[in-house]
Parts: sequence; structure tokens; C-alpha cells
Amino acid sequence: MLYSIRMRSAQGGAHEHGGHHISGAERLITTQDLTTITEKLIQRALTHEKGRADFIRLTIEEVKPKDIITIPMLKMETYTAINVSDGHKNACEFLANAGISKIAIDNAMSSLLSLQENMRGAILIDATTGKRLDNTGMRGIRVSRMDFKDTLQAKKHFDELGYTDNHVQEALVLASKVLSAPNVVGELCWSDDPNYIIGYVSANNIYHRITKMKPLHSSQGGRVFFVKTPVDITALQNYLERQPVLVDINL
Ligand code: PML
Ligand code: MG
Ligand code: MG
Ligand code: MG
Repeated sequence: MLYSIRMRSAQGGAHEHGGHHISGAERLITTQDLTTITEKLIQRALTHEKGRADFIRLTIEEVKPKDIITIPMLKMETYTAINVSDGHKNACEFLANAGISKIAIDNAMSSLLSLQENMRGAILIDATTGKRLDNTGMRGIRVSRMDFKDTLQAKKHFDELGYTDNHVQEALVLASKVLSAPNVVGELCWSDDPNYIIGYVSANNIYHRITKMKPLHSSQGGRVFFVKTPVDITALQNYLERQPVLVDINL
């Protein structure tokens, strides 16, 4: 039996009451791991570089095995950027190579670069017209109910590659799920964590890790998903938020 565990934390009260987003996390884990992981997620919220959370919401729900689907992990390629503008330029090229229009890419970049506040979820943008498709405002669409199929194997794999930081591991799980959604053709992301400047573009089945996507100490970051229309937005949102997905690193 697996449990979905979701954590979101904020400072200055709950997100819905104007608190600033500190951090979030989502896992699909066995009953046995539940207490250890819960403790880790609470620690994360209390010791985050963005500050100590004064609001922490934990949601733990059983997931039925028959509802879970397994998907492959995106292949990772790293682009070593000389500076932030080189990182952004290459990000735009990776997205354009996936057939995403210039206006959509420009709108995505300027949306992330004009954020005054951290979002806990992502912005959905029409890959052709560049218009925003979701109506979640500053909340955004929060991708949830996903994890590695075999966490120990994944940890060993990434440790061997030197990717010990959990940003990249969690981002790979999320990006694999996001791109597996039928209408999603790309994602642009960099972290809102002030000390984490690496970001990525996922498109054409590849997770393009880009080593410089923002200046150090900036807390401006977020996610944009590019969506091919026509699309059933409710179904897409449901897939991203609710469909339990395990990511198999061997597929
Ligand atoms: C986040 O903090 O949610 C985004 C993390 C991006 C990780 C990029 C990478 O290291 O590959
Ligand atoms: Mg995160
Ligand atoms: Mg897709
Ligand atoms: Mg973050």
C-alpha cells in the first residue's frame, strides 16, 4: 500500500491568507516510510533557507495500487551556461525546438521574470498563442502524487552521478510526470530558492539541465508548462494534481 504525502509551508500565515510560500514537497511512499518522511518534510519547512515556516500543511492519503501508473524518467542532458542570459537563450532554443511559439516562450520568460511573490504551483501557457490557460492566479497548478518507483535505487543512481541535492531528483520526477501529460509539450523552470541557480527546460523527452538560470540570492523563480490546444483544462489539471505516478529510472 502506498500513501500520498503532500507538504506545503508558508511564513506569515497560510498561503490562502497571504503567507509567503516557503517550500512544498510531494511523495508516494510505503506505510513503513511514513513517519520518517513526515519528519523530514517538517524539518525542511522549519529549516528552509527562505526562512522558518509558521504554517505547515501536511496531507496524507492512501493511494489504491490499481490507480497508479508507471512512466519512464526523462533523459537528462546538462548545458553549462556561461551566465544567466546564455542560460535563458539556450532555454528558449530548447523550447522552440519543441515547436513552441516565440510569443509563448517570451510570455513564459516574462511571467517568471515579473513574479513579485513565490507561487506554490505552475502557470499553464498555450504553446501557440502564449495566453495563460489556468485560472489559479498566484496559487498556480501544483503537481502532486508522484515519486520514484524505487527510491533507494534512484538515490543510489543519483549519488553515483554526484547529484546528491534533492532539488534535481525531485525536479526530475515532477518534470517526467508533467511532460507525460498528453497536452503538455514543454516546461520551463528555475527554483525560487535564493541559493539555487540551476534550472531546466524539459521538451522532446529530454530534461535539459541548465546551470545558470538566475542570479545568486534571487528568490524569483517558478514553473511554466506549455500546453497544446485544444485541451480539456479540467482533465489536464486533474492529471497533474491527482493522478498517482511512479517514475521508473530503468525505462
Ligand atoms: C525547485 O526548487 O522546485 C526547482 C528545482 C530545479 C532543479 C534543477 C536541477 O538541479 O536539475
Ligand atoms: Mg520545489
Ligand atoms: Mg506530453
Ligand atoms: Mg522551492
